[in-house]
Amino acid sequence: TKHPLEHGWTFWFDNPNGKTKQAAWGSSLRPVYTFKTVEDFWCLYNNVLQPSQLSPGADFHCFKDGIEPKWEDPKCAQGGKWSTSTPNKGSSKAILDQFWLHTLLAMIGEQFDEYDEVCGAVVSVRARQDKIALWTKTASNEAAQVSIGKQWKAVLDITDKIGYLVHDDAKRMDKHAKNKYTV
Ligand code: M7G
Repeated sequence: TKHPLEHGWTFWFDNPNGKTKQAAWGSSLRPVYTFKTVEDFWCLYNNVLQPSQLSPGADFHCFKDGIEPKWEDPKCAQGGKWSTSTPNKGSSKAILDQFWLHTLLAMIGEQFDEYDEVCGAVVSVRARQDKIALWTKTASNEAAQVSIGKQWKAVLDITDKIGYLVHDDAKRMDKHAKNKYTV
């Protein structure tokens, strides 16, 4: 028998080739696979491309069932994200894959104390610097977000500071938005 996860999770892919300057954000964002058991997760993980193999511009998302990886989703609308970039070193692609796997395992294993707050994770492959983000639900709940941020750093095994950006600030101020929390 397969081992059920607490929640179903869906991988979403945003095809960079489908992105043009004119196209609206997210117009090529699609749910691609859903898994609900440990075995199905590993089967997908072993058959789906790793972030290091994706081309620049690609975004890969893994979100809890019923939550779309968009600011507009009702579960994300009041939320925000912790994020970190990979170090600028030769092994940065291997580190990116490791960050992604460790984040996925912590999420689907409901390892975060405030697991109800976790919406999903996004890995963004970019020519300049790859990054990974953990989206949560209630940006105003400082204690919950700070706790998740600290636990995520332990999961990634990093000591550098990471910041929490509120989606609504990103929406209103774009690149000028400032982090609400830092751990
Ligand atoms: P980004 O997530 O800041 O990363 O998105 P990037 O610059 O490395 O691609 C850049 C831009 O995409 C934002 O400034 C928005 O215009 C748009 N965008 C990103 N997200 C996550 C959303 C979203 O959830 N909803 C909408 N409507 N636009 C978004």
